[in-house]
Amino acid sequence: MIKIYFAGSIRGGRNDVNIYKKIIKHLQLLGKVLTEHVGQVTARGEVGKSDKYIYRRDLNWLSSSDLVIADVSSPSLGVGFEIAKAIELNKKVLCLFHGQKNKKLSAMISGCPNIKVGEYDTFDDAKKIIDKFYAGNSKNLRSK
Ligand code: 6K6
Repeated sequence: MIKIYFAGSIRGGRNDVNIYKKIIKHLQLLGKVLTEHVGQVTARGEVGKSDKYIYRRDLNWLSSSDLVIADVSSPSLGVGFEIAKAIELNKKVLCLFHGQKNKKLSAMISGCPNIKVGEYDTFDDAKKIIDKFYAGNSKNLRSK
């Protein structure tokens, strides 16, 4: 089963948490999602964990993952950091962006040749983008 690292804003703001939850549910049909808590409104399992612990655990997960999918609609330092790390580790990276008026995606994401960016309006669009990315990248992956 392939391992998917899903990244979404936490301290950057939880406006999109319900979309993350739906995306994660869809990703779970394709592989093992390592970061299910990103889509949980009250991530009880995460309470009491130190920042150092979270950092180390998440970077270990990131390096063990096959695909990295980030929702970048809500700007987040942590998500930007994870995307940069993922590129450094030669991961396949898809960034999903829910276009909004007066809000443009950072040029550091949209201008990066190692990132596939998919803009979506509806959740159905997001699913199609994910499925296409998965179909194009799921062959020749380490964990089957
Ligand atoms: C609270 C709610 C859910 O999780 C928590 C505890 N904090 C974190 N737990 C797990 N991963 C985290 C946590 N804080 C940040 N991250 C990682 O950074 C996630 O993988 C997200 O993709 C990303 C979010 O970064 P910020 O800067 O928006 O917090």
